[in-house]
Amino acid sequence: MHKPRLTGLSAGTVFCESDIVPYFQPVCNVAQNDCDGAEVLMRLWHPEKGLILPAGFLDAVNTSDGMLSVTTVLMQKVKAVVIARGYPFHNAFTLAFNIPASVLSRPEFLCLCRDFLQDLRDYNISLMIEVTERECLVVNAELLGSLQVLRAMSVSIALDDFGTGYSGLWLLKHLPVDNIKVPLEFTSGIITDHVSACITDATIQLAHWLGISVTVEGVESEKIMTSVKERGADFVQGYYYSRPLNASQFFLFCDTLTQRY
Ligand code: G
Ligand code: MN
Repeated sequence: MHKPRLTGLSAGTVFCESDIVPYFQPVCNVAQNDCDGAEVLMRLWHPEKGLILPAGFLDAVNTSDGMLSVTTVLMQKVKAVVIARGYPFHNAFTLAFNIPASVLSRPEFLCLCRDFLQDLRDYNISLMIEVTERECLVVNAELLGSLQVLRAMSVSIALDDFGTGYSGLWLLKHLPVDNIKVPLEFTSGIITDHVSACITDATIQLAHWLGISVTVEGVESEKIMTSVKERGADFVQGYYYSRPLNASQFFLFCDTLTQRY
């Protein structure tokens, strides 16, 4: 059987559209003590190796065309599983996608987001873009124009893994940012390491001064969860709350939550 190949990848890469699998990691809204969003994570199905994490395949996809191609497939697959589920989210629910800078200003990406929201208009979903830290971002008229268009569509903008890679303070000065994500790199040491704790506190404080919400990622224990909440995080994400789930596990997670109300 012919399997559609992905375009724009490095020579010799043989990924197919059907190999891309969306995973969902639930995000806890601290004030509501409830889940009202999830980060969509890309996994690749390999016949011998099983599920591969992005670190194992992103290098092969590492062009603007390659990233646009896998992002397109991922968003279409998410759309398909949400529609196949057959009913909307109970409350307004945010789905966040990781998007590198080189894809953000592509007109095709804006169309993709518009179609995503249009096709899921009856499912109570809003869209968040996590600008990833791996690529140096050039703040130019093109990028700012794209972000303006996205915001006009009510898409929110997050800075992923803030304080690592290229995700630095300067982005706060130049981009319209709604949310900052504190990475595992700082979260993991929050109890034991003074520097990690200070960086997390300062990030939360700065974000709140600017009217920006904070998601602390990589929360792996109850102790860290408690500490992060006390430090003022608005959202919490990590293995302690939930591991990344496949679509059916994720919808079951959502259904179990709504049964409480
Ligand atoms: O860079 P980004 O924040 O998008 O990375 C998300 C990755 O981190 C995912 O691949 C996910 O599986 C992993 N992850 C999510 N929660 C945790 C956690 O609590 N601990 C660790 N070690 N990894 C996590
Ligand atoms: Mn992310």
